[in-house]
Amino acid sequence: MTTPTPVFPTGFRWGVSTSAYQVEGAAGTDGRGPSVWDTFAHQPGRIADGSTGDVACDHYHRYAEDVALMAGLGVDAYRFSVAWPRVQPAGSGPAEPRGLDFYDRLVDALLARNIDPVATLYHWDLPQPLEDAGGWLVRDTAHRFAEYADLVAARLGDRVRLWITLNEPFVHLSFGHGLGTHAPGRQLLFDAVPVAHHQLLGHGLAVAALRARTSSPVAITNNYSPVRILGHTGTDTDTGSGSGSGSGSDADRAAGAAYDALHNRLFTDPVLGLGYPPGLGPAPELVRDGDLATIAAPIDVLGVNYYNPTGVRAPEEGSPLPFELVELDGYPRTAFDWPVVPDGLRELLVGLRDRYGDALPPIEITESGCAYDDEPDADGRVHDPERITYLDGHLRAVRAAVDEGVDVRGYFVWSVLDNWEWAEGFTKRFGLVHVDFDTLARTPKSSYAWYRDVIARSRQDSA
Ligand code: PNW
Repeated sequence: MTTPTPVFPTGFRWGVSTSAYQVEGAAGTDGRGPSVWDTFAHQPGRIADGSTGDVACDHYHRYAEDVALMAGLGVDAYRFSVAWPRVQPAGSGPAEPRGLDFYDRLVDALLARNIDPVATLYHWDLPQPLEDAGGWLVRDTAHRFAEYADLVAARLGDRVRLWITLNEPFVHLSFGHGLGTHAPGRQLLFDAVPVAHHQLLGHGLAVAALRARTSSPVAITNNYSPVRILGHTGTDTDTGSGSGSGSGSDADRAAGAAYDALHNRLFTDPVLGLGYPPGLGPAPELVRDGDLATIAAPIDVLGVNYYNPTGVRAPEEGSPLPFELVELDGYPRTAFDWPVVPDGLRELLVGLRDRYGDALPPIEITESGCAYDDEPDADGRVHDPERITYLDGHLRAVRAAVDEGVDVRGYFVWSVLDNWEWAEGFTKRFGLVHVDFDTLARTPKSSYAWYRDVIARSRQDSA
């Protein structure tokens, strides 16, 4: 870095993120029931290293130490998720008070350190009994979700500063129900469409439930990936935002638009009142009168997760999908083999503003981060210069978007801790803090000190 990372306007919210199943552990503690991720992780062959989230970072028992690490960073906010199976072990019925007690303690520990609690209600851990009853394929799950939202808000509504209904419903739809690489492991391809409608309906019903219990702002978090249309000649015809205007063939551009609608619009257009993208709506019998209005309940913030753009071209003949995903060449790569494209974040933010205009609420970047193979050196220190470069580039991209007039209010690093990375188990480390998964010892990496300094300097210089 030749110049220091830019400062942000006064009040910009600096944060870090986690999710329940990835950090909490304590899978059988205090009455917690099983979720689809417990079931999935315990099936042989599902997880790269055969691990589970049974213990993970043991955040459930070590949250005080973790909150102290966050206080050391100087963050304004901690985005965590509430585990539905802790609150309703069977997915319905009265609250398990011991489950809510944990989040009560966590929220109070955060507030005592002046850290805003930002709570995601659903980060993919559906109670297994609801999955057994059809999961998100059935409409009832949306109503159960709103009932759960009410129970959580009744307990925490006075102290949580920002509510997020769903995390990345697109990834839950595509990986969990379309391809089967995430829990619950269903491989339905486009027959998974009801999962989209019922998640959206659950979101809308939960917004209403939250409004009845709290005056804090309410959001949904989606992940977005700007589409790069690649022709079969192999040339990258960068498209700018959205559906693309590259020089691929008409078929390539149609494939790009189809992928863009699925990944970037399916869970945003209906929430912002535009209805389903053409051709992607669920079968008419699935959508009842009033559903679209419920889904379009006003939100206060759009949560944006960004990791990388996606290369797309026309599919081979006979493909079950209307697009083919292609690797993007010419970029550095993370340990996940994801390309590092900071400007994709600027492109995405400006693209959202251009696409939705006045319908777009203020944005918070609820996840941004990268996996590298970080291990302690002989002195026990963990150096992760690639992560510093990654975060610096992405913060510059956010600053550039702000300068172009996009209303971005905050930035949350994924993640504060190395944690259990879904199908990759413990093999992908995303943390600012290293976790030894044998001893559970926490060691701040060099990126931790860097992020702390970025926050302190931004606060000082913008004040
Ligand atoms: C997000 N993709 O998941 C999740 O919200 C986190 O729980 C997760 O740990 C983090 O990103 C890192 O993976 C994603 O393939 C999973 O496009 C996959 C994709 C994007 C996000």
